[in-house]
Amino acid sequence: MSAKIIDGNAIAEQIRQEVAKEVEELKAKGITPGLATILVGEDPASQVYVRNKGKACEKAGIYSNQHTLPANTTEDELLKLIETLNNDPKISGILVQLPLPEHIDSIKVLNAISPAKDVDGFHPLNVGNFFTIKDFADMKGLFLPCTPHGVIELLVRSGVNLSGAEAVVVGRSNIVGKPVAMLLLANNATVTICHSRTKDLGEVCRRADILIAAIGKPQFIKANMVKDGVVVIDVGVNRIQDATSEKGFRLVGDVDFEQVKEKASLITPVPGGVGPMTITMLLVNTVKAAKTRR
Ligand code: L34
Repeated sequence: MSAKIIDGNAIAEQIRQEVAKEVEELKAKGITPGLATILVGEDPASQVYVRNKGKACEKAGIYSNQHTLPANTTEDELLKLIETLNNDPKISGILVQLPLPEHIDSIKVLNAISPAKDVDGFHPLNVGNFFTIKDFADMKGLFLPCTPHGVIELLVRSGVNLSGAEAVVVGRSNIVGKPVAMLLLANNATVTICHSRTKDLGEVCRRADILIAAIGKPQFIKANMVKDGVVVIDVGVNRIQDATSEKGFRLVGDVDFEQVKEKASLITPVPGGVGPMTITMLLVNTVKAAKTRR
């Protein structure tokens, strides 16, 4: 069997059209959603992501401005900028692209963003709210973290039944692994979280009806680690050297796509899977922020 590909670009585009329509209606009422993005340093991947976020805003009719700061920006300078944006009525949502340079305490920075403008859903207040709600339907009013929310939308819009499903999450980061596990749980999946210390990772992964790979290791999940018919969501976006490509690299996921697609029933590609959904759910949160503005 060869898997059906989950087209992240197509599903993202569908949601972006829904968002654009909502933005139009808001503008008719005199409300223009606005997103401020902050990028510190020159990480090439982050530059691409932040640029794509700006472009997506423009296409959806959302106002956006990007703050690009040098790598040697101090924590205080960054906190001051956040304070300014917290008080700027044109800005509904603030996003500080991660990772930040080593000398900046990212927890402190995320805590400084007004919870009402926290479109990443990383502020402890929003994290706490979403960890305590049981039912996914009740979560819709919250700022759900973008990548995990995008993963759930991909599954739901591909007709995957989450209730009672055996879901295995590989990776335990605060941005993806932990929150995606919570969202799967709220959708009634039975959830296992694995990581680098997990004993016999292959055995645990082979139990999965739904496997979420979010470890940041290129092509780590091999065919012998999945069962026939598994649904695979590959969150990894890794650059690997490729002399035949113009840029000298190409993008691969955390899953060995060519191998695993022969056993999976559904699988996301990289690029064109979760990445575009992350950006789309950010637009969703920005509109939400604009609507709930006091
Ligand atoms: N604060 N930091 C904050 N919020 C986030 O939601 C993120 N994330 C992750 C990294 N740091 C963050 C992103 O924006 C990952 N991420 C992200 C966003 C977009 C894409 C991938 C990761 C994306 O557009 N990926 C494209 C390929 C882009 C390319 O050509 O490099 C794709 O099709 O997968």
